[in-house]
Amino acid sequence: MLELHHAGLSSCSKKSRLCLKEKGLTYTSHYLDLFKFEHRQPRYLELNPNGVVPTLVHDDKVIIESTVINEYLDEVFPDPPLKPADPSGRARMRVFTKMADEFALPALRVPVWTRFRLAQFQAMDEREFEGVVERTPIIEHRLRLRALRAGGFSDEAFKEAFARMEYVYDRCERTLADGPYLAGEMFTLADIAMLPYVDAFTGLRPELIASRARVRDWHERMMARPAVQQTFSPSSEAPEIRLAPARS
Ligand SMILES: N[C@@H](CCC(=O)N[C@@H](CS)C(=O)NCC(=O)O)C(=O)O
Repeated sequence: MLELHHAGLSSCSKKSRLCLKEKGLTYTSHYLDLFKFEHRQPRYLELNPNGVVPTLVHDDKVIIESTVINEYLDEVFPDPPLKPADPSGRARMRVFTKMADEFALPALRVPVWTRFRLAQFQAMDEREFEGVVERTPIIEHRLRLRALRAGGFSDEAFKEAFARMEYVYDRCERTLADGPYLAGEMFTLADIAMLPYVDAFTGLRPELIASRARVRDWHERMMARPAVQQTFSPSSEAPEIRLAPARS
């Protein structure tokens, strides 16, 4: 039995939900409301000590980290394959799954946390806020929560986030000159990993994609896939997330 603990339309949740749907796997969905900090409840922290989503439970095995979850799913359920057959293709794929985790996600956190958490944190009293910080296992996140509540992320942090994402778009644009997908000729975990970030940044900064024809074409092709449409549209397992207006 497969169970996914996730937050619906959050980028990391989309990654693993998309992988499950591309493979046609059925799973029990456990939606966690991040706004209510359901991902910081002791029972969930037992599954995922980082207090983040998603988490996959497969029978008696608990798998965390969206990229690791997707690699696990592809190993255990190899049809259809989502990894190139050759080692160099897999290496190329992993360059992009790593880039999604190390560049794209941290870049997206700056605008998304601002829209999702700033007003919430500023409305909390000191005790309530410190309770949230205490239940946040990742030290780097604690520092960011404090910076956010103290007045929002700096202009410098926004600039850095957009520069990181621009770098990611440039890498994708160059790579897509060699084939229709990020790892070459086949749709892989690289496309799954990058799509939620490219899609989110495209919403925030349309000019990033407007000036990169190959990324634009890739994004359009990806968004037309039935599994992507099911994953990215609000649904009973993925309700709309309330966000404050974007700041540029
Ligand atoms: N490297 C982790 C990152 C997970 C992560 O940061 N998830 C976000 C959603 S995209 C989350 O749980 N955010 C809630 C929070 O930090 O309060 C993964 O890919 O699974």
